[in-house]
Amino acid sequence: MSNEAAMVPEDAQLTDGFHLLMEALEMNGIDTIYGLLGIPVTELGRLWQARGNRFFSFRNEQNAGYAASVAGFITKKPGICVTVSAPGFLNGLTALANATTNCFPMIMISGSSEREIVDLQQGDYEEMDQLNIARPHCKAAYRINRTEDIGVAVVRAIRTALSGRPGGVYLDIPARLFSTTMSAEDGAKSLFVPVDPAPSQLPGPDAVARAVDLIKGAEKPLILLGKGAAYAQCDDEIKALIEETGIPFTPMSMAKGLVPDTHPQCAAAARSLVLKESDVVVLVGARLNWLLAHGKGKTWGGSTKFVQIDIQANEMDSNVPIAAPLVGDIGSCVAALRAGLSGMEKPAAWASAVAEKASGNRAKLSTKLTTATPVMNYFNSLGAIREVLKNYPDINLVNEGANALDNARMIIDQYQPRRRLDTGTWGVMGVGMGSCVAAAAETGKPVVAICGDSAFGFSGMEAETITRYNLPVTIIIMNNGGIYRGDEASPEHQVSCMVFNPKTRYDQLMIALGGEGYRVTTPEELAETLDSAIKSGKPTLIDAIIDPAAGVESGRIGNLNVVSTIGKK
Ligand code: ADP
Ligand code: TZD
Ligand code: MG
Repeated sequence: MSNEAAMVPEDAQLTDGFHLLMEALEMNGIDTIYGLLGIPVTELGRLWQARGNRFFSFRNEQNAGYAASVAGFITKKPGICVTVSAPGFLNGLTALANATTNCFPMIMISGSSEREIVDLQQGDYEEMDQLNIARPHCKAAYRINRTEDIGVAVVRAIRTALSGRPGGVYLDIPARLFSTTMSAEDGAKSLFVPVDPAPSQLPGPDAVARAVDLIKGAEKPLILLGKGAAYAQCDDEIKALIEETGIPFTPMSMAKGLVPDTHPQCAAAARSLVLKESDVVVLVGARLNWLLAHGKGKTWGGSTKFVQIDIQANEMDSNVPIAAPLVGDIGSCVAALRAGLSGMEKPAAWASAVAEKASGNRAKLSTKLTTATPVMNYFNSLGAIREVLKNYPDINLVNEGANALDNARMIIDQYQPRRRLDTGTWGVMGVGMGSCVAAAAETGKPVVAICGDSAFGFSGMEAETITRYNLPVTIIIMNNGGIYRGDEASPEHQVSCMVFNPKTRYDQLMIALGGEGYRVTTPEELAETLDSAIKSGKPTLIDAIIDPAAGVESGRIGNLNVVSTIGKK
């Protein structure tokens, strides 16, 4: 019997760490956990399900973590990932760091070994100083040492994950705490729900006036939507700002669909032109990081003035001077801008020049999308996929790879907010299958994943998770036989480090794991198979054979690749 239990009258009702943790999560509106069980958290999964909650049990913690982070992005509530100690914790940590990097709210809860053994390094089962290892990879790491602190710890984790710039939080729970008992009455009193965990933050009136003046004085303004804008869930407000001002907009990849890609003001197909020529760019929840060439160089015009809307004050001036910083939550900032810009004269000449360029580029692209080739390439295969997906505007699109990513992002239109889930700020491979599970679980809508064959390999075993839960997921493998390309010659007596076994049958793998599997070699077959897979709602994998020579090294970011000039002619 624990010390705490000893102080409780003998006839009192008891509770324990397991139950308090579950009640704290439930009380805070959480009904889904993504995780992988074992010592010391096995019982948590069983009890959680017995209470009628959902537990998605994965084959590797990393994928459970990616699922939790994507759930956070989609729902604006922290996604929960549960892992075992040391190796399970470390597997999950990549996903926790990725959530933090992408500003997605997530809480990773790991069981840990007993502190007195860990701290003296006496060799406990799965011993590791998890709390300190987690710290640099998330917004905050907390350990719960007493059952009566579980309530406050969960609230603290939720508030930290959601408030300001969202991100990952680590909760460390030493094994013994789960089964430690205390009075049920006192335990119940220790639990609570935070008031306003993600408070709105209003921009100052002078900051708004400065931004309004700058935008009103612009000749060639642009609105650039980032995934922060998608996350903020103020879709109508953003659409109204765009339509009332008549300013062209372009979305970053995970902001696609926030306003439909087919909207007449969408400048995505004229991206190079608008980044170079706009005189004032309004960044809405998008950082000027590598994905935007840091706001400088030949991508940009050189004298662009930025209005930046972001909740994180020190994001301003991170790369180039921000002429009009608007620090606050996107909903409040956009509402203030709308009020200030009301009745503004629309930049009609600029908007129609952009629209003309965009429609010309779309027309050029659509020719490529329908041009047949002896073996499918990225254009005609994705062209076929695009035509099918037009009929399913609420589908979730998961996308990873290099060429498979860059081309799909360009070709496939999105129609609804938060329905495109991809490799994010890090360009991380392996997010695919976790994203599929979370998207299906959180939206209840079908999912189509377009994955490079390399990308799929990072989390492919989760295809079994998808079949086990019978999720409406169709996985398309863009199978070009390798990383970027499948035609690299092998050095003598060796196997090329960039290609895979050409005998690989991803379709048969899916069948072996309890799903449906097909191999297709033409755009027509691909379209037909995809359409019936979506209609069937059954977990399906389509192995689409792509020309091994169709891809380019590093996809669209070949410029970032590093090569040696030594010893080469
Ligand atoms: P992208 O990759 O799409 O360009 P980033 O991840 O670089 O987007 O930027 C997202 C930004 O959005 C982050 O700087 C983050 O602080 C900000 N952000 C997230 N949620 C909100 C919010 N509710 N209000 C204001 N800013 C937000
Ligand atoms: N490891 C991780 C976790 N993330 C990465 N981004 C990489 C390695 C490096 N990498 C890329 O940046 S893209 C990619 C790797 C391995 C795979 C590209 O091959 P693919 O797609 O088959 O997925 P394409 O269509 O062949 O280009
Ligand atoms: Mg490939």
